[in-house]
Amino acid sequence: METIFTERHALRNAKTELYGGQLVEPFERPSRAEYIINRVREVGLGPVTEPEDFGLDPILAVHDQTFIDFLKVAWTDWQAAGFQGEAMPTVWPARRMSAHIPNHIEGRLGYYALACETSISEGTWEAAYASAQVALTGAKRILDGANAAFSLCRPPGHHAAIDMYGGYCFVNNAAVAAQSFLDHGSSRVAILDVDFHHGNGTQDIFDARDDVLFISIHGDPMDAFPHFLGHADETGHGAGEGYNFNYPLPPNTDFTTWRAALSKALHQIRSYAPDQLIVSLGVDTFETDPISFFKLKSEDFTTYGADIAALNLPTLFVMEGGYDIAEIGVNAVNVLQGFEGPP
Ligand code: SP5
Ligand code: ZN
Repeated sequence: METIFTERHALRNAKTELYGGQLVEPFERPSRAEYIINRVREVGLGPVTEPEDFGLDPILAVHDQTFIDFLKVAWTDWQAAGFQGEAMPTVWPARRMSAHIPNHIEGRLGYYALACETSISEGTWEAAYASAQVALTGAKRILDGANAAFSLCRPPGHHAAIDMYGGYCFVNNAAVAAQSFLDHGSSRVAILDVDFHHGNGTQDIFDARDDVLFISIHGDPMDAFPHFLGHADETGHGAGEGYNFNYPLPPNTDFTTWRAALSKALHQIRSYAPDQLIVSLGVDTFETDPISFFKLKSEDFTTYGADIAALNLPTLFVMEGGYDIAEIGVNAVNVLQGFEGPP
């Protein structure tokens, strides 16, 4: 399987994350991608290639222009306001407040943020843009006939909504890839989100649409980030009713329980008969992930990679989360090797 990767991911190198009332080194850090690409090379998964540049249009096909314009200037506007630390919101348009988009950067941060743990730093936009191009290049490989590809995206994307960033995500790479499939002739695309966290951004983007089936297996939002989306009763709206499914699972969920949810999701995907499958691949379901509460073991990732392969669909893997950094390469590549089957 080909891996799409660029060193430009390292332009996203924030110094701070708000965690437990303290500013800590971000969990989502450059070494994550380095561990994964090193493992890809170590096991000889396949060629590693640079992304092509498809420009902004495929990003604007799923995100609001004003939101993308904000991401481009957020860091420089923040600095121009004279602040010393990294950019983070301190105020939000909470219940019953105004929908006007403020002028001042502090107001705009609150308007476009869905969480404030994710600081905006120098190079963040450039890395997020490159990450989306990695996803688009993987989609192109599939359109050109590959049965699978691995877009080693960083920063991740599945929390980024139509007009909101947060959860370490700025541009929704999986959604950009899905829309690109549709814009190149596909009728239906399925997105299976196996990251520990609910893919609220992807759900938001495709909520009212029937041309993208979104299914997410994740920590119950009653107990886990993003807390305000991802319940089982969210099944889509309007034309999208019946094309969104959530499998929230409780603390300490083991692989047996997790795999039963996956099995249901795979049945739903099979019935939908999509032209392509996109897997939002987060490995923060791992038993020693520092911010999550599932109990998958390294060999379980291989097992479920094979489960996904049994669908026999052209499949694009898009990297999302995973924060036990020493094991992230093994766990992510185990999914891909499980998908490919024994040599
Ligand atoms: C892409 C992705 O995986 N984003 C996750 C963003 C989560 N950020 C908030 C983390 C808050 C975790 N609180 C966990 C407490 C554990 N004791
Ligand atoms: Zn996650």
